[in-house]
Amino acid sequence: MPVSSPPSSQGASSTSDSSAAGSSPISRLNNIASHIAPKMASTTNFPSDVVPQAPEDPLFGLMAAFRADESPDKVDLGIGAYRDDNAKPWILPVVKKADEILRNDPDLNHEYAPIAGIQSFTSKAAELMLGADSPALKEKRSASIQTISGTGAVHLGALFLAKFFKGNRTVYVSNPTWANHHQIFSNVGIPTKQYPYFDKKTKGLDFEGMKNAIKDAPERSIILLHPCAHNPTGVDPTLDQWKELAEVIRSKNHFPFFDSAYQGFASGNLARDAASVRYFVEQGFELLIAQSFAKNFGLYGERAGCFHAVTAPGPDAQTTISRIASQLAILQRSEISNPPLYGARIVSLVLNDAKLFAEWEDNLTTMSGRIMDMRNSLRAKLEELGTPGTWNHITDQIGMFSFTGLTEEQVMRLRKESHIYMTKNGRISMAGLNTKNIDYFAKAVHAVVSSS
Ligand code: KET
Repeated sequence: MPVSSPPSSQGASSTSDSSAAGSSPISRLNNIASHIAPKMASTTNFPSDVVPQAPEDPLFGLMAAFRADESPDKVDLGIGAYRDDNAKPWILPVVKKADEILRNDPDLNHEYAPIAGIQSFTSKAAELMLGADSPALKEKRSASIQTISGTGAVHLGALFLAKFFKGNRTVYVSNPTWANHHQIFSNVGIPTKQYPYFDKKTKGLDFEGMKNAIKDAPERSIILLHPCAHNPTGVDPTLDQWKELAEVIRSKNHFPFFDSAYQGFASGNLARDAASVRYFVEQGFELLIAQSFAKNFGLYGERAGCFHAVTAPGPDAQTTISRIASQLAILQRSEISNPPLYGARIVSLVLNDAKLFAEWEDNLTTMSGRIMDMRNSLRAKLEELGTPGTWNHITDQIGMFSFTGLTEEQVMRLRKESHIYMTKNGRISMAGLNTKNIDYFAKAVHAVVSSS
């Protein structure tokens, strides 16, 4: 759609200088011009002091910079998307199969999905997250609604809390966290505060810091948690630490909100990667879960996700959850009306078929296994090269990302000198490494670390 831009945004206000009208040829011309094309003498409802130029999203900006780089050596370690050993996006074989089934289904059409999404998808998504034998499912005190991937699920949860949560309306997020958490919550009027998470010295979890900050947060605060494969650090609490966290959260009547974007990507085992959420549910917490299928199905652009609300056990649990579900449906209707079909159909086919499900688990092992190989290999290479510092954190960390400990200056040098792209905080997407570029990467890191 062609949109005409104003000839000069700066000049707009001077054309209305009527005191000089008619007194000089220039102002007479301006006057005539504003009659011929009054809109060009324009004003906007959105001047720069009201709508300032926003910076580009750092992650998607990084992706664009990588694409524009013409070096044959370039390495993309930016966005958290799986790549195969040839640095190519990987369509999961099981997804190809499901896609084939879908395309050959004569009954398929493009009608609207229900507001809450495809039921065969949401019910299995809940089982996947909570476990088929979850008390919340047995007691029918959970509600699941299909969303625009994980981002949409976090947003729907945030919106629901903004409207209905009467506790301390602040969400505590890990420092650092997925940068979008801050925007999503602040957009709906819920400010974020941070709890310590990453210990720069050990490049592991600052568990005491995390626990104490959660303990010190005002009663009934919202606590955002990554169930596994923490983004960006790759550092997760152990199950025992989760148990301690649950105790603290319970003692302060906090409200947990889990953002699950990497189930199956950490250990390769779906149940193990959901253990934290399942433990909290077993403990009877009322909580929210955002679930993404972008990474574990490689369906990034198809936006398949689900939002789950679980209420605490009790005689009124079922009526509570039905009230919550009814309000979620209203929010969904006004936000997106109903969710997209394709990705959810693929996931639904796989989750509802034992054979396809087993194949999916295999595909997950392929992805998490390759990432673990790259971790081992990177650590070994850096240690072999004698790169200053310790590198055990590369293999201690888990999931899609490693928080390397590289400084912003080192990151920028790697980009400039070696065409290696990673976020400024030193996060690398492990899946961007492969048998062909890992030597190059290790040597470049060695060079930069040794000379700074
Ligand atoms: N939660 C977390 C923790 C997360 O890392 C992502 C994506 C999402 C939710 C949203 O994923 P979705 O595609 O909406 O299902 N993270 C990667 C991509 C991005 O930033 O959008 C990333 O950090 O690279």
